[in-house]
Amino acid sequence: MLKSDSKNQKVRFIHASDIHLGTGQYQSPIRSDDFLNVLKGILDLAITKKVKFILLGGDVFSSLDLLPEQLTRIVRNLKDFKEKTHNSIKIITIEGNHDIRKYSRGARILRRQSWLRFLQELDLLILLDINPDAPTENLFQTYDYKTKRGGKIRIGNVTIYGSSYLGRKAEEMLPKIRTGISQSDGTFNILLQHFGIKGQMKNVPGIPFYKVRPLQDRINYLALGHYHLQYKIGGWIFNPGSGEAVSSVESNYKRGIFLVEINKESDKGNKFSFDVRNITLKNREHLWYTIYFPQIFQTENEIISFINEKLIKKFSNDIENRILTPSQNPILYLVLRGIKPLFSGNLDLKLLQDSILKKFPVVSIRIYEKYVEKIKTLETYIPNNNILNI
Ligand SMILES: [Mn+2]
Repeated sequence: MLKSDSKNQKVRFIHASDIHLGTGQYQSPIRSDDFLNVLKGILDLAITKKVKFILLGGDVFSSLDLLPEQLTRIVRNLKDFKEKTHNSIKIITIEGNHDIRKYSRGARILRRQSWLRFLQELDLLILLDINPDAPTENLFQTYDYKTKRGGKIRIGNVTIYGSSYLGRKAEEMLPKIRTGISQSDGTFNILLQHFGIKGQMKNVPGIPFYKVRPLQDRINYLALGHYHLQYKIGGWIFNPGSGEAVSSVESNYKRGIFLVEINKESDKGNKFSFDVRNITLKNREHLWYTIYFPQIFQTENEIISFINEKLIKKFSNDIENRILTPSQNPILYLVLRGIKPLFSGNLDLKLLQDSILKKFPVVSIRIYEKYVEKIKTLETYIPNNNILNI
């Protein structure tokens, strides 16, 4: 912390969530770098903005399956960060549902584990957790750096409480969590949780707001993760959204990270005020492009050359007007519409994808076949078989 800041009792922190490291590692190594770059971007920002700590609201990893190359780079980034900052900026995390997935490569995992626990073992981050069955007064144990256990940690004037993803238990646990949070510390209280507030995302399970509301008398800032869409409620509930779009339906979601600055207003009564700034990360561009087939194509080659022509036109402008590096190439979503090819059931999409990837500046491509004559609204471009991956 800056000296002048400590006089003013200002504390800054970053609240990010749902980075989903490991996404795309099997399909597109370049795309999977985007998720690593989000982590790197957050760490760099923490240094330039001189924050005191970083909160990660779960789903730091996308699954238990992680290639060594990815893990090596994650560990290296965290080590570099720790060294560069002389361990002065703590990274405080909780496990989200993706971090503690029960399956790996199709088989059920019997022992609970996560990559976050592994990173904690290397002293690269702090993982908060509780034993939900502990008596209320012991629910949030003070974090012990030796045993690497505990559900609360104090950093200066701030106390951070947190637990792993509680699933369906979360809703019924809230009154206990509320009682377990100390009122007498006189600190700025943050609760780090991995759940969504019902209604913020259509048709996605969440906890109703009225069940969360009683927490407000114990905590100043409810730091959430889980929903990949950004939202804020009532000046005390904050969900930054995911670091990157994890699936195509998320490509137009509002997302980013929050840079929060806490000011202590007076020494009496422990009154705090805080500002929340939304910082948008440099995400990969998503390009939706529709091609209409004006006639019945008889062969695959006809289709490939037709699509090629269209894409040359589409990208010639882009290539002329912008100098794209591989790291800036967009993800292409190609929607095929118009008249159905004769052999549409057997159209080799992989062949088509490979030919496009070879010729055009795109990082990855997905093709949707929507052969209908009627012109429909934008919603129909988004395939209904796309599962929300929150
Ligand atoms: Mn998630």
